[in-house]
Amino acid sequence: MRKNNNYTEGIKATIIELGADLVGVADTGPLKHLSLDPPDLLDSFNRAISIAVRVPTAVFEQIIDRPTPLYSSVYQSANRLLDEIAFHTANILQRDGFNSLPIPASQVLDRENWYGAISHKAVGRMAGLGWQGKSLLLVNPHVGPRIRLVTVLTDVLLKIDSPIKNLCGGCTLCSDACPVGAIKGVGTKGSYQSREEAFYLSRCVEKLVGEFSTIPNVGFPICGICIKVCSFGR
Ligand code: B12
Repeated sequence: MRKNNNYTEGIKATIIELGADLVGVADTGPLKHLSLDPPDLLDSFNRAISIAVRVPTAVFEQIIDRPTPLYSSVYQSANRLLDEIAFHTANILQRDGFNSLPIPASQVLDRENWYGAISHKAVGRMAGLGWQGKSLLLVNPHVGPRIRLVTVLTDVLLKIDSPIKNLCGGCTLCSDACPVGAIKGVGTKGSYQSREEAFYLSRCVEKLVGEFSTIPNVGFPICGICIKVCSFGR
């Protein structure tokens, strides 16, 4: 067991050196209950490394009622950095003889039901990077939801981290601020049984895809309002 602790700490230190702000490890067993694409995505992997980068906080202070071109640029830079960190991490693990797979930071595979290959937020929660807030976003106690995420799957038996306590309590800042009332303001101790328990998905999709992605120099289905107002990020 000792070798894995050192190896785990070594890999985490390397990922931080590559530019990450947060890193944690989850067991893939429980994550097999997620909707995955392909469905056997986790079959040959027993660990999921969750990696987060902080998004420069100033960009959120400029967001009033819509995403800004600056936020769109920072959003794209964060995705590029995350994909690079995940790619390098996967290669380092492979060089050490372990099977590994980087999952794209922001790839939508199903534009009807709005799914990616795996939910980075679910992985991040199980890896102890934060709890799932009422906005359904991953909220870190120190930087709030002002983080973007990526996941690297691997078969090396890294030491597992544990989920942390949900600190949303009675707060409804995100629900009150959402311009389309997409966030129901429902709390949870662990995770929601379904997305619909907490969220009117279609309201968010229509606003982000139907309107915000058409704003000149934005061009992506982004918003940032539920991120901006969360008190844990301010
Ligand atoms: C599709 C998608 C969207 C869709 C649908 C959103 C949604 N909630 O699904 C739309 C276009 C609406 C969208 C909007 C936004 N998105 Co988006 N999106 C994605 C994407 C590509 C896939 C998400 C997915 O598969 N969802 C499927 C649902 C079912 O999963 P879920 O939302 O995580 O919720 C379930 C699980 O987490 C589960 N769960 C939690 N813990 C556990 C533990 C276990 C063991 C299990 C089994 C399940 C489980 O419980 C929830 C209910 O079932 C991810 C990237 C990725 N691959 O994760 C980015 C991502 C979620 N988006 C992100 C962001 C920031 C946004 C926006 C703020 C826009 C913006 N960039 O400004 C808004 C916020 C909307 C919101 N409040 O959720 C970030 C979130 C970062 C964070 N701090 O959490 C991500 C992770 C991208 C990234 N690389 O960082 N997005």
